[in-house]
Amino acid sequence: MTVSTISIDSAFFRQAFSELAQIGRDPSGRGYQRLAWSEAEREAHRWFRDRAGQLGLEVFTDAAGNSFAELASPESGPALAIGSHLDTVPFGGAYDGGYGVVGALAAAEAIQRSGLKLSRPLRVCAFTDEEGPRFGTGLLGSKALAGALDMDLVRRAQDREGTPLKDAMARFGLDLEDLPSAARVRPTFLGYLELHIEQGPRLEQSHIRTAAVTAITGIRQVSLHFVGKTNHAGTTPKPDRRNALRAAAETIARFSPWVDAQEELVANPGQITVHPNAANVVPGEVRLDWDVRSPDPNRLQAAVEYLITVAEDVSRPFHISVDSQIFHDVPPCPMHPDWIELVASAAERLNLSCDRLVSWAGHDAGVLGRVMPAAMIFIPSRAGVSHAPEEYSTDEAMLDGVRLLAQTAADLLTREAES
Ligand code: HGY
Ligand code: MN
Ligand code: MN
Repeated sequence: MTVSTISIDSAFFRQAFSELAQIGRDPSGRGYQRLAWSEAEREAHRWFRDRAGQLGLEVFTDAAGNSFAELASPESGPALAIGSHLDTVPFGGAYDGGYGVVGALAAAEAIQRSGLKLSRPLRVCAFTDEEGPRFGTGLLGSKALAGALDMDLVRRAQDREGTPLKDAMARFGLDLEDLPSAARVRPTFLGYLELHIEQGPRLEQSHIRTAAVTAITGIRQVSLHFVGKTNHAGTTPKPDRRNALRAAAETIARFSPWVDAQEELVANPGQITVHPNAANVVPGEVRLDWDVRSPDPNRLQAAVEYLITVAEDVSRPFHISVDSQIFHDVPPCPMHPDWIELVASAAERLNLSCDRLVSWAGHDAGVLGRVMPAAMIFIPSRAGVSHAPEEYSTDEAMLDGVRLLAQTAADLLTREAES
């Protein structure tokens, strides 16, 4: 389809993005605290539904706390879903997730204004709890939609203070037991397109304006629980010390250099709790959480197995026990080859340079792409920084992405309705 019919209202996009950017700022000015199941994140969902309602889109929510806005079509075929997530990591940036949601709203606005005859509805999705830092329930919103939740795991989820996810959801009128009712795949959706910042340096370094994502990495988050013996830091004879923090430190010291030497693998020791966490006490208990990633399922499996072996090997001489729990497990997900070509073709017609990249960040598209066709569009991140207050993309880059999303969506929405 020719590209002239779709024009993005850049003022609408900038205004909406600046409004969302006001929600959930950390009081220190250091980034965002729009964590899932916080007042700020729920406010962001209310903002989204209000903004979409002002466009005349039909807005609704589901049992998982996701928000949706639908541009109806005369045909009732499976909807095209576009969107991203509204929650952030602690002290996160304004662009991860939020950009994709606002971009999807601006794309829907442009398509609505174009007067194109749509062969199917367009559903803008704002997912909750993509990041998962509080309850370890990353991608919960899109997993609920995909019918891919492990309800036993979700029922056991609690934060570091021991608050169950069930209680956090109940504060916002949601019942955890209703989560399975949020599943909507076939025949509700044709597929899913997600616009997102790259969160890495490759596009900026190569001076390429956009990318079509070829595959999304698998992620396995592993909690290692070291149990030694709490004791006095001065009087305990060295041979009797059962220092759980030392075993955790030795694990990092041995596993991380091994990861550095591997291809297509990253592993991050990102979260630790030490009990009782006092300098003059030999810590008897440590929980060390790892985030291990690879687009290759076999590498991912082998790396997690080796991590557990290393933890056991370094703990044994100290008579420290260690057990492991995988609390987040998302397999790698290839994007749909035809939809990758659709993005690339739209980019060509828009005279936008477009690379093809593996995503080392996890995304809602990595969940939905297992149950329906999916594709992702990246724009450059300044210095590749993300999950930090310094996260930034230029207005020009953001509008490139919105234009490419809108064009790709319009191509899909005007294709003859298939069965
Ligand atoms: O962790 C990730 O890769 C994503 O940003 N949630
Ligand atoms: Mn993120
Ligand atoms: Mn994200």
